[in-house]
Amino acid sequence: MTVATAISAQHRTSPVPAVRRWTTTEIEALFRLPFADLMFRAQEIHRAHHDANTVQLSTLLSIKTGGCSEDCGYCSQSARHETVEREQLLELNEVLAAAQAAKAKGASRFCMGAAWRGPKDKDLDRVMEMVQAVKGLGLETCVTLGMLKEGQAERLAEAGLDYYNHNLDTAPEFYGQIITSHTQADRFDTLGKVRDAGIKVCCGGIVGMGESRRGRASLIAELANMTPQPESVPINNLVPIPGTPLENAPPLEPFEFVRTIAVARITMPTSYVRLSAGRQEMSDEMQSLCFLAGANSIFYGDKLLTTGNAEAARDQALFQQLGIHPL
Ligand code: SAM
Ligand code: DTB
Ligand code: SF4
Repeated sequence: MTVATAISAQHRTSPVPAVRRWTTTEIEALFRLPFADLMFRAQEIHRAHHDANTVQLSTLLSIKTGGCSEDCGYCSQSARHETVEREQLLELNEVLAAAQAAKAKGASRFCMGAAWRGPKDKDLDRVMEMVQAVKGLGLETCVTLGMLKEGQAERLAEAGLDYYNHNLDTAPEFYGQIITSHTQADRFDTLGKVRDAGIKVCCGGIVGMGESRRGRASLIAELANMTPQPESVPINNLVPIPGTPLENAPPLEPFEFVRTIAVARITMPTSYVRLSAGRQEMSDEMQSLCFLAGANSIFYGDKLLTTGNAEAARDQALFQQLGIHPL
C-alpha cells in the first residue's frame, strides 16, 4: 500500500483526524519529569501550535446565581451549602451592559454561567436572546448552564453560540466523593450533545480538591482522550469557599499546579489551556510559570462567578512586563 492509499484508508475509517490515546500511567510519567524537562517539552509543543506571546481573554458573568439543586462539594452555588444570596436570571439589558464593559476592557469572549442542574426550555429562550445580543457586539459567546436535554444544544447553536462550558471536574474514580447528585457519565452525555450540535467544547476540571497526582493524571487523560479534543480546557485551582464541604481542602503545592498546566499542554497541543479559577491568589511569578507551561487563556475581569479574580489592571501590568499580547 502506498502512503497515499494508507492515508485515504485511514480517512475512510476515521472521519476525525486520529489523535493518540493517552493512558493515566503515561501522563503520570510526564508529571514525574524533572521540572525543566517538563517545561521544555511543554514549550516545544506550545510553540509548534500557538503564538507563545498571545493570551486569550474571556470575561465571566453569573447570569443566575445560587439555589442550584446539585451538591458539587466545591461550589458556593449549591442550595445545600447556601453560601451566596440567590438571584433570579438577570435581565437582557444587565447582561448586555456587562458584555459591553468586558469588550471595552479588551475581552474577546463573554461567558455566561447559570447555577442550574440544567436549563428549562423557557430559561433557554432568554439565554438565546442573551447569546444573540452579545454576539451582536462582536464578542465570542460561551455559556455554562449545566446538563442539556434533547434539542437544547441545537437551539443554542441556532442562536449562534460559539462555546459551551461543561467540565469533567475531576477523575472518574474521585467524582463520587465530590458530587453525588449526578454522574460524570451525565456530563459526557451533555458534552456529546454539544459536539453533535456543532458548538465548540470548553471542558476542563478543578485540581486541589484532595485528589492524588494519579487522580490529576486521570482527569487529564479523560480530557485528552476526547475525540476531538476540547477546543478550550479550563484548569481551575480550587477556590476554597467557607461553608462548602471543601472549605478546608489543603492547597495544592504550586509547582504541582504548574505541572498540571504543562501536562495539559503536552497532551492537548492545539487546545487553548485556560489558567482559570485561583489566579487571584497566585503571584505574578507563578502565573508567568503557568504561561511558560503553555497556558494561553485566562478569565479576565474583577470577578469570576461568585468569587474575586485578579484585577484587570494587574493583568494589564503583567502582560506589559512579559510582552504578552491579548487576543
Ligand atoms: N452549573 C453549571 C455546571 O456545573 O456546569 C455551570 C456553573 S459551574 C459553577 C462551572 C464550573 O466552575 C464548575 O464545573 C467548576 O469546574 C468551576 N468551579 C465552581 N466552583 C469552583 C471553585 N470554588 N473553585 C474552582 N472552580 C470552581
Ligand atoms: C470554569 O471552568 N471556571 C469558571 C467557568 N468555567 C464558569 C468558573 C469558576 C468559578 C470559581 C468560583 C466562583 O467564582 O464561584
Ligand atoms: Fe450547580 Fe454547577 Fe455549582 Fe454544581 S457546579 S452546584 S451544577 S452551579
